[in-house]
Amino acid sequence: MASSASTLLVTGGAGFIGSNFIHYLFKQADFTGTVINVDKLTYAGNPENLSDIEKEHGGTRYFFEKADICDHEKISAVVEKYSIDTVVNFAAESHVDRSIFGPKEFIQTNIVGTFTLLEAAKKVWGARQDVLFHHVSTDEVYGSLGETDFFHENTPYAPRSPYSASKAASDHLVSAYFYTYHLPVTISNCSNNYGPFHFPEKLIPLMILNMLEEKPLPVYGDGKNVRDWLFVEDHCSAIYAILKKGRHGETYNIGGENEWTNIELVNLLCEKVAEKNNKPREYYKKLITFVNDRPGHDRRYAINCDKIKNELGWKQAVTFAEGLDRTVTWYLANPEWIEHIKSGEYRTWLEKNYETR
Ligand code: NAD
Ligand code: TDX
Repeated sequence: MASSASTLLVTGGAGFIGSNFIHYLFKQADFTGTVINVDKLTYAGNPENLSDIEKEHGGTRYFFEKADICDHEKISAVVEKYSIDTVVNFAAESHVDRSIFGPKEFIQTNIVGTFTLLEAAKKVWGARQDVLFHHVSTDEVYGSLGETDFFHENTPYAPRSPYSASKAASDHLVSAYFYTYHLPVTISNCSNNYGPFHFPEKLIPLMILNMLEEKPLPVYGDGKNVRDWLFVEDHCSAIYAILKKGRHGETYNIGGENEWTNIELVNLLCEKVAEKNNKPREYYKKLITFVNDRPGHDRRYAINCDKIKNELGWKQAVTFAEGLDRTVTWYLANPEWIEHIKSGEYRTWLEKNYETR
């Protein structure tokens, strides 16, 4: 990021992490700049996530442009029109299950879209070094771990789903533009996020919504796959640290250092929702239903994030207990947001693919 008064192009800003990031930015006392949110508004993009930001900063420090990151002309025009000096690329197809049943959009947005953004930045910025292209990626590019190891920044890429393969390809392109064209870039690979505005086809919000409707809680396979969970605000603070202090050409791993098997996590969530809804502690657990496994289901992810801690002084600020409490509280307090999501293209397409065993 060139300065605290930078003009940022945030792609995918209407999605889960992008909208949290925009909220985070406008809360930072040392950020006085402007945000241009470019989003295609797919099923996962929801402008409601930013209605408060639109009200407070719309037309002055916040602008929304509905566009596809694959549209070279439009993206180049936006970079030029607003004199963008920093790109933060969140836009992606992000749901692993969708990538299994329909990979095409993943190839298009995640690979062609990232390529198009890189080309637009290279064209408009030329040889400038006072600019930054930050690419937001995932720990899934590293593949699946055994019981004890961790992903480091130099772990070889071994993606195993169409989603993670498309993210891996995009990471390689970003890196290639650094080495070949000297485009100033940084990349972050983060573990599973959770928190407000999480689209309810991902594990945590799906379980909360199903509990509220007393519907089955589908747990894939034996429920012993492990994920490393990070509260979304901590991901945002890590990205902000990279924008301010990250070294060009570097990758930073970001994680929660907070591993849970899926079944442990679902049990915890059942207890948390029961507590908030004044139900007996075990009340929702009867809804847990083991279903067919996800094809190619990665067994374990776990991030070593020593590099960002040591080099940039970042650390997680929100404990898992606090993060889960804030998340459940948010979903209970926002029934309208949930209703609007459910009236759109929701999960029905998926249910037939994971039958109850
Ligand atoms: P999301 O699915 O909630 O949001 C994606 C956003 O991108 C939506 O607003 C959507 O409308 C937009 N979008 C999709 N295709 C587009 C296109 N062609 N042009 C413009 N906009 C488009 O995703 P998320 O969970 O917020 O993830 C954001 C980024 O973070 C992704 O790149 C993802 O790979 C990465 N990531 C996510 C997690 C996680 O746990 N959710 C963890 C690590 C990394
Ligand atoms: O209904 C479910 N039942 C279930 O057991 C769902 C939706 C998921 N699961 C399991 C699969 C995973 O082991 O829970 C775990 C988490 O699943 P998701 O929420 O779909 O996340 P995951 O596949 O781990 O990917 C997420 O983290 C990394 C994001 O969706 C990616 O965008 C990110 O890159």
